[in-house]
Amino acid sequence: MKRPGSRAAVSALAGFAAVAGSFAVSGLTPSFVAAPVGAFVVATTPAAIVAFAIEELGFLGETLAFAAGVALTVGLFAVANYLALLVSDAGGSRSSAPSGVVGPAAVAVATGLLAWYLVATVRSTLAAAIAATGFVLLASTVIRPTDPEGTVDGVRRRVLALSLGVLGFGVVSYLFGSRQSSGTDRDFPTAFDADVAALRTQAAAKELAIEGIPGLVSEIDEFFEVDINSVDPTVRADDWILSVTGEVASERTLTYDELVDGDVRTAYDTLRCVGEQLNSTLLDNAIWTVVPVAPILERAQPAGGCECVMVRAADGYYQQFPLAAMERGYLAFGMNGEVLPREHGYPVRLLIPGHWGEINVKWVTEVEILDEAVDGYWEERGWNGTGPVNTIAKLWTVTDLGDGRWQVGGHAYAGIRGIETVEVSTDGGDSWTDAELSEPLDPETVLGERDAWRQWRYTWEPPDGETEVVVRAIDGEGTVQPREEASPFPNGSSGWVRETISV
Ligand SMILES: Nc1nc2c(c(=O)[nH]1)N[C@H]1C(S)=C(S)[C@@H](COP(=O)(O)O)O[C@H]1N2
Ligand SMILES: [Mo]
Repeated sequence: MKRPGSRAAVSALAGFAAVAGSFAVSGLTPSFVAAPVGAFVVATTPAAIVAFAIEELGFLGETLAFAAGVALTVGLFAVANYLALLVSDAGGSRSSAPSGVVGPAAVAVATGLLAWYLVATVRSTLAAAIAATGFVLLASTVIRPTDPEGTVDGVRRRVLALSLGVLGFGVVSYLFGSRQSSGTDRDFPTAFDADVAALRTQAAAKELAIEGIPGLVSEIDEFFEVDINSVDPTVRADDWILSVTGEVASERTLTYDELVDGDVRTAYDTLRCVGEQLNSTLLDNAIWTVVPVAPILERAQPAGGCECVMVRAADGYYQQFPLAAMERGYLAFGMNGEVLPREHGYPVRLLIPGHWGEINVKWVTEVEILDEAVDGYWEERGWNGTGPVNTIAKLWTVTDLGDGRWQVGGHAYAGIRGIETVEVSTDGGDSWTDAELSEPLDPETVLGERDAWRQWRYTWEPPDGETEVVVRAIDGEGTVQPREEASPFPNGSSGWVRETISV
């Protein structure tokens, strides 16, 4: 391996092998060597770009950050391997013996040290080091400087063969690793199945059949996902503890079993992200199995000066908001009759009815009662998203019914104010007609009584040509959704949704 060209190629391929080996044993968890690098990518990318990626691209944003993290990590290992081989080759006398054990040993040490530095877990470190070393050993037997075929072309052909080999190893590692990634160690308690089923029945009875839009309950794999992670945390229910700390008479902790043994109820609740565009789809409703936060706080007896809390999570996320909102909040461990999925905060997340998604902290670990208000994660970046949601009527579907009539429809949401009316204008906003609304979900089955979206639809016969359809909602307090337009940053989008149809 004394040729600089093949040294670089072998270093890069061994770097890839190291990352693949780590993935094979860790899967998409924080002990995967690329996870901290992905987090670094997110942390060092300008806030505006991060906000755009996670809000506009959603899962794709998370995937991009992850891919960048993987590419960077392969690069880091490649550099470490290259230096290791350079040093070992220089020290390895002039003998023409095949690289022997010095080169592979140097790679083992370099890869191991780097992996340990990144994730400090034995399994992932060993897997990375073994994979990289194994690959270098293989390469050193395949590419020999003394080989009669050691011409430039011969080496190239062999490097290509090695690349295919390492790629195959990558595929196998991917398959192995993917099986490690679900990360849940509890099942949903069957005791609550009947409650979930009853709410499914209620929603099915009340939803309007509107083509092309979700029903009243979003399915888990369609429920939007927004967070700061390129790899979500894996928290075991067995290890989960919620601490109530700070300005309290006595600090308290709560385990998962204590939580699930609490005053459990199952109810609907809608979430909406402050960063979403006016008519986008970061708005969903689910059936959550929860316990109230208030009794847990009461036991600790909060006595802070600011009447505010900082809630922290296993991914390093933190949000500060009023104690009063927290006291009306819930800790959720079930979603649509399953344990909370990993991407939505397994094992436990916060639900704060009526407030923007950002304070509905996932993977929650700590509630600190503060004496003085300090900014949370998004407020440090200029957002103003800890308060109640803005009122919105979405226009998510336009259908030509084929008999001269057209139908428009969507969902409307106003947090705990509830939706009272949705109005449609087909003359650009001069005159308004009430749309048909889905029956409200029974307040006893909704967190915050009215914190659930409603569906609306409107059918009419538009004239030939272009028609501008405008929609707006009126909340339960009689306030009309404001006409004034604003983009999401920093207070959430505002204005009426408009669509032009041509007949
Ligand atoms: N721990 C943690 N909780 C979090 C976030 C996060 O990045 N980390 N993102 C918040 C934001 S901005 C939103 S909109 C909601 C989205 O919840 P969902 O992904 O379950 O839809 O989670 C909130 N909770
Ligand atoms: Mo959000």
